[in-house]
Amino acid sequence: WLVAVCLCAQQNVNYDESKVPAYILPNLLQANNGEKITSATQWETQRRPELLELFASQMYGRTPEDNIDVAYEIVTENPNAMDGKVTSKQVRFIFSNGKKKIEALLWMYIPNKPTGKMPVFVGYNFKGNHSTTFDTTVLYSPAFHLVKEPDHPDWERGNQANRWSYDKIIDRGYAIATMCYHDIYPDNPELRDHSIVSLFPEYDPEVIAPDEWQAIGAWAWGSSRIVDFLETQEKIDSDKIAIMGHSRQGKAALWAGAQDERFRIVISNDSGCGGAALFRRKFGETAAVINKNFPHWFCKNFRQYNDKEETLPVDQHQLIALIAPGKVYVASAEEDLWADPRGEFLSAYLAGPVYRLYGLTTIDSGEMPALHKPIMRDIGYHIRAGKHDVTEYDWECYLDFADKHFK
Ligand code: GTR
Repeated sequence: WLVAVCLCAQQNVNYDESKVPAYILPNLLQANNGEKITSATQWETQRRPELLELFASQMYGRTPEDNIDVAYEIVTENPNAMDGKVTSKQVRFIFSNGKKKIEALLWMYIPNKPTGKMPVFVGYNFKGNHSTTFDTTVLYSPAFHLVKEPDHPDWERGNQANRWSYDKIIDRGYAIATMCYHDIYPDNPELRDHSIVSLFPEYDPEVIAPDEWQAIGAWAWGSSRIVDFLETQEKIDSDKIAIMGHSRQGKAALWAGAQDERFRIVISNDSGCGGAALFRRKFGETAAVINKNFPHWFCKNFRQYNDKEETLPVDQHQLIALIAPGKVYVASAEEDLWADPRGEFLSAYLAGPVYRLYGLTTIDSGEMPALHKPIMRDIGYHIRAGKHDVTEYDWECYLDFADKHFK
């Protein structure tokens, strides 16, 4: 708590609703040339590409158009995991450009029943695949040694198992696939050379172009490669892929969902600044703070909006709108003021007009719902009691939302 207070004083962070500045959001349904957007077709052909371009060039950086090689190797497969309830699978992803290789490991549970195809949740973990379960067959994620010294407690199995309600997910008939996000881009500005970014032709270890992608862009790209693999899996229904991202991974999940329509449900758990929260509210974490603390997350162009959020050509309700007609769910935690729960809610609410162009259902009031009263329409939202985290309650809501749309 003391640390948080010091950090705020030092970085001038606002937690007072009465100090949120008056702001005007950039228009969702008006094209750059002033034309009004009145249909889904017009949104898709005119406005959507304009906004995607702005998010790429000004915030997350451009995802390269060239491809690198990705090979998959099944490393382990156990049809009798969890007392025979599921098949566990470990898959090595080998990314290469012919000269250099980077490896990542995917961990999956696929329920053995029912026998047909099933929906799946995709999501990165923060502390290695081994942190999500006590299953001793889980191999350590390849990049983990780059970010954690050998005697660190994060090498303990199951150290974040509380964030992965595997039993519940499996019992409700969903497969789940997770990978450590460090395998794609180790979360440290010094480790760019170990990230998949370094495999692309335009990579220069000395120079980062102003609109070049960085870690969030890379994580989003990596989740699409997980989808490529899932599409090859006979037990997976590739029309029923949901992505769930917490915090920095919530930011990446929204950006992934904006670019890749194969994510039919996109879930942002406490994603905050640079995720679901509206920048213009300047509540909790701000552009200046996030760019300072995490210089390797956003593209360099984004730094010009430090303390000048009102000059951003976009705001985060537009990011959520880019996911339409994919279903989207935003979740907040009451004590997670750093992530600005109200700003997260408002983005979900204000993305509504685009969803309505598709005839989809939206959040119909700008008043935040009470704690533990989830809104489950084509856009969903909840706020729960407690801190910045992923809880069993969050998973229950995500499963209910997925049941509603997938079953
Ligand atoms: C914080 C960061 C947030 C959020 C969080 C997390 O330090 O300021 O934007 O991403 O980390 O990922 O848990």
